[in-house]
Amino acid sequence: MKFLHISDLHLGVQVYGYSMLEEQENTLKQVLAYAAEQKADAIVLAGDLYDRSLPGADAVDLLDRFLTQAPCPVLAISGNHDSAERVGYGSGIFAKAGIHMQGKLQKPLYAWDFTDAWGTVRFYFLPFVRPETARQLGCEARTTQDAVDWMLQEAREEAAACKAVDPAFRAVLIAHQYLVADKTADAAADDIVVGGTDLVRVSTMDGFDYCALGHIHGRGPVKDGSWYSGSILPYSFKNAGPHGGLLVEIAAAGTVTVEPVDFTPLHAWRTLKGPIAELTAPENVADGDPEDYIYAVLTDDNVTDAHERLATVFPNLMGIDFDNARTRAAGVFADGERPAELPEMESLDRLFADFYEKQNGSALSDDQFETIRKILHDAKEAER
Ligand SMILES: [Mn+2]
Repeated sequence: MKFLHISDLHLGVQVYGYSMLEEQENTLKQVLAYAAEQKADAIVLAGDLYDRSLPGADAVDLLDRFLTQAPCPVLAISGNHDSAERVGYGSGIFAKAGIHMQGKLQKPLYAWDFTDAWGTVRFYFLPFVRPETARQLGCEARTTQDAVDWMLQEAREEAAACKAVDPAFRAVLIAHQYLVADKTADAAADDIVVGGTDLVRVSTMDGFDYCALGHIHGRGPVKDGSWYSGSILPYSFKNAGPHGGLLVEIAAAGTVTVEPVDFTPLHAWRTLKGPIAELTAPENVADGDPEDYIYAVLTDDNVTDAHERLATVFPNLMGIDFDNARTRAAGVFADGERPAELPEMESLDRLFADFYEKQNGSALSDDQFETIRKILHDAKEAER
């Protein structure tokens, strides 16, 4: 069988204040056309369908049209950006039409079987796991690692038992977690005194023929047969390379081929660096498509009306930064490096701790840090 693996659609996201809806619609059309052309047996959406737990009506409408037009079954899980309950709405009814939307965690995992020339391929659905949501199901684990292990227990046992009886049985896991090399995860777990880490050991995925992963926006394998498909569009200048998905073909047991598939955005993402006079010189502007999404890093020491001058030639100017004597002295830029992306909620506690220390010259006490974590956690829960 073969299926198209995509993830991190983030429908409805605004990037630097720009709506990505038109880009998303354009990409999803390509996904549908490609799945039809390839006669894919399924489309896998590995989480973060929406950008927010309360998506806008236009984002919901876009996903609705995508699901309605899908030429094959769709297998979807919720990611950390999604509301599990909202993604799971109507799932029992949709499943009858081949649309499998697994929003909330359930144990044992929801599964879907496909039969090909060799036998059964079973897809296990693991929506984004937080220790606190697993605890609501009776899990006693405190860490994400232990919660994921606990969630996967029956699926692992079942897959092993089925393979023992029928060597043609193949198991696929759909998950949305932060997987890293075992030793990296272990080192992080040792480092963190208060709270936990969201890193999950890559060996957690052993026992599955393929893991369709979401969460990391860059495409690539974490090990043989465990791939992040990356986000469907760049969404940042750090990740500006080709984006799309993966065409996964599972033949006889142990035979998995993975082929990256690029989709073409309406506008490319480019970072330009130099003095403003150079960047806005007509011959340089004409060098690329001026309607690309532009992030300009200006090296001028003194410049006036930078935004207006750049926006006049680059209508999709997303951001401006300076890499000049002043910002270098202030340490804003380390050698022209781009600024860090906005952190996810999970790391806001550490960001706050840094901020506090800079403001006050002393670190937060453990109690204070725990209080901040609780406030951020409650705010996140209230948002969901
Ligand atoms: Mn995510």
